[in-house]
Amino acid sequence: MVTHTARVFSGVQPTGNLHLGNYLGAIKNFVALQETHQCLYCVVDLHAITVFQDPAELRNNTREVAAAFIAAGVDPSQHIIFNQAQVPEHAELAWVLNCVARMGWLNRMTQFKEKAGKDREKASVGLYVYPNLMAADILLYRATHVPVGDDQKQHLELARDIAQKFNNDFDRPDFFPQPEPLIQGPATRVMSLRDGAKKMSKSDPSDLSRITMLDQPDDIARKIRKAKTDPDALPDSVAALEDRPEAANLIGIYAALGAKPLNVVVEQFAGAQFSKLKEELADLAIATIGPIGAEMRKLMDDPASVDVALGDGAARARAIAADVMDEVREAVGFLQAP
Ligand code: AQP
Repeated sequence: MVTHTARVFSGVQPTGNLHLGNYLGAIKNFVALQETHQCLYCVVDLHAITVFQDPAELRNNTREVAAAFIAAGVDPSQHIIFNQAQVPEHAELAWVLNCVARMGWLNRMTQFKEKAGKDREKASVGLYVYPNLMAADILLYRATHVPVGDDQKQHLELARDIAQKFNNDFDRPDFFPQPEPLIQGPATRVMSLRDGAKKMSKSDPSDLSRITMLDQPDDIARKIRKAKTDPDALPDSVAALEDRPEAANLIGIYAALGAKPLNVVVEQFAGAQFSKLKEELADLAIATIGPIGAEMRKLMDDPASVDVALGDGAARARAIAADVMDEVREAVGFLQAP
């Protein structure tokens, strides 16, 4: 059996309103993984257009996500950051995987059901096959580890099934590795500040539901002050957070931002009112997110430098992708120029 080299791949969509959930669920972990793995971090613009994007905003949002990677601490000289559209092999492999994945598998994807809503007939075909493109993103680099938030777990399981079926169909047992999801830390699913039962999301119509990476300190403090609470004092055990979604969310965010274990934070605020937690959380969020936002703004003031970093990363990503795609074409039986 072939052991594939450990390699990390993950992506973030340039769909605007990059938020604390994206940071704690994904980008913060991207930074830590650089110490131990070769990493590729992708701004997944092909995924973004599964829902219509204004072209000028797409360009700006692509730079914004790249700036967030760099400002958070991803080093583009040691690792690879790039935007997906600059590496056409993503779309090419996605087509092959469209022909490997089964309709029944895609029909089970809950994210499509949620995003398409009641009017499925009007959803783009791209939104439906989005998980196949995500599988292509990962497998194109034979990535072994994929840091994501909890909401991507089902798509990762599908990527594993697709890898397995490709290997079986073409009788190449070790062609693609089985990518492992890395869903880590106390904030794998950051919830809306307005509703502890709903995921913090870029597309929530309420701006108060999320802290964005570009929020100014005053906005961060205001949004935390206005966050939904319940009438009781804060609980004294992790188990008691179970039916206290708003408390669980704010305590989870505090733990993740401060890199403290959840039980330590629960002890710290046991019996206190929400106001005390909110005050300290606002200070902590401003101290951690604030400087990243400021650095992002600086980077985005020089868009040409962000474009150079993305272009350089794309060239290095393509060097890996082109070789794997050659092997895919050969495995599938596509004739290639001698
Ligand atoms: N609330 C969240 N908590 C923890 N992790 C999250 N992620 C997203 N929301 C949360 C993780 O962030 C990474 C990038 O996400 P994305 O941009 O690819 O996709 P998304 O899920 O579309 O982001 P949103 O905010 O949820 O957008 P909409 O509003 O379109 O639904 C992924 O690793 C994701 O798990």
